[in-house]
Amino acid sequence: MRAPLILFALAAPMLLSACGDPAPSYIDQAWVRLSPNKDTPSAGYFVIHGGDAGTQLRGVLTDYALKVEMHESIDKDGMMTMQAVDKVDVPPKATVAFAPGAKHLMLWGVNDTAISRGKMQLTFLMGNGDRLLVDAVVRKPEAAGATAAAKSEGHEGH
Ligand SMILES: [Cu+2]
Repeated sequence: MRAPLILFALAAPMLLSACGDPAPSYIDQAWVRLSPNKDTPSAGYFVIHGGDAGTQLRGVLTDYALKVEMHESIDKDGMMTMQAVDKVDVPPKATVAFAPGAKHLMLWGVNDTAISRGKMQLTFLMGNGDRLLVDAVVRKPEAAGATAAAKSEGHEGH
């Protein structure tokens, strides 16, 4: 009885590779826009690329913030508001963007290590049980403000 089992174990990987490796889902372009105020949440953005099988994003974890939620901005009778979502479908080969004004992460209490490093690792929980680890760039609000201030000073100089 042993030989057939061994044969099967050898055959399984060969069958998989014969079909070609299915393209996996992945996530890139992750960044966090720090809130200028420590008491209000920061926002996180990224792009999910669905693989051949498609997937679902079921949640996001990080060691570098106290709490993370997935949100969706919606237009409710002309008022922009947002609500928490617990999963996001990613169809096969589709691109789903979390972007300003649309779906986004809210991160409470981003820790100082992440801020001083300028990046933080996010763990994305996928529908098939996979965990995707992605480094998000942490952008300080001061940087954007300083650039705007520098620009306006430049204009005043002219
Ligand atoms: Cu939100």
